[in-house]
Amino acid sequence: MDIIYSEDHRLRASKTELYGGELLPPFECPERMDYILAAIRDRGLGTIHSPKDFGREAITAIHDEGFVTFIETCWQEWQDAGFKGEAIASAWPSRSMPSTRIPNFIDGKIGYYTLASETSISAGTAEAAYTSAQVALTGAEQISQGSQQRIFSLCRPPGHHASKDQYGGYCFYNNAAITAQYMRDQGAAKIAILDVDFHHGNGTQAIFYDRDDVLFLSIHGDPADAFPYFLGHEDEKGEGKGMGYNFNYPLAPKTPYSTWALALADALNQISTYGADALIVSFGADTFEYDPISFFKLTSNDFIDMGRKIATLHLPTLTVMEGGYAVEEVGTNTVNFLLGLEGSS
Ligand code: OKP
Ligand code: ZN
Repeated sequence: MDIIYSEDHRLRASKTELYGGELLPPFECPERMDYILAAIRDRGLGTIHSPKDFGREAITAIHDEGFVTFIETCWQEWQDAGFKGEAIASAWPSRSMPSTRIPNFIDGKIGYYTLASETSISAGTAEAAYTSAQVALTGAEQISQGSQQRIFSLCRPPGHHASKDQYGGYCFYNNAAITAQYMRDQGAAKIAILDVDFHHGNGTQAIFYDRDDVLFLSIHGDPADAFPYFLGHEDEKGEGKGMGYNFNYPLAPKTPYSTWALALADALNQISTYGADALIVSFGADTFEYDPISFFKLTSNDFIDMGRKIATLHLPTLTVMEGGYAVEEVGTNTVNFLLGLEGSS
């Protein structure tokens, strides 16, 4: 399987994550990629290619122009304001002040464009997020041209929490959504996005909620107990034309693979019924039993079976990297999934 990857992810190197009231080193760290690269090499998964540049337009096909400009300029404006730490939001429109006006001052503007406050913006964040989207798009082009049936876009930072105009949950640009739109624009009629990261793909759901040309399915920790807390319930089915094209499978703490796989079986049935032309998998290895911020109980071997089961769809499949924070095992678990998907494990 070909892999798309860029060293530019290292530009995303913030020093702080707001966690439990402390500013700690981020779980979403550059070392994650080193473990994945080592596993790719050790197990001979395939050849690594650099991304092409599909331009800013491929990003604004999904994201709001003002939001992209904000991501590009936030760090400079934050420094110009004289703040000493990394850029982090502390106030945003909420139930009691549901404003749609965009503040001028960066401390207000950052809240407008943020859905959660754990994620800091610092030097290089915008560049890394831009390249991460291009890594995804380069994989999507291969799938669209029919030259490959399986591609792994090793994206960092991840994307699935980012909506059209909000970042958070370690995500800035929604790589999976950007590639789904790209594949549609290249002529595919129907795309399915299957999100198997531990966390609900709230951004992807929101982006396609009123559309029937992109089916979205997510298996994740129940939002009653897990981030992003405010989306990902089973009764969120889509709206307007999109009604019936959104599927959520929220699962309880300590869910083992035997139970998780029942949700997957239902999701795969829905994808078959839908008749997608291509599949995008938002893959996170944070369903792993020892993930430090998640609560499912999948073992390393379970990832092989997960890949094999998804392969039974026989669809051209782009895998886009999302989360996974048990850093020393993220490589093994990710490559196990990809080998299962490829049918060589
Ligand atoms: C990103 B991805 C823990 C809060 C969790 C953010 C998690 C983002 C996960 N107290 N904060 O989906 O892996
Ligand atoms: Zn996650």
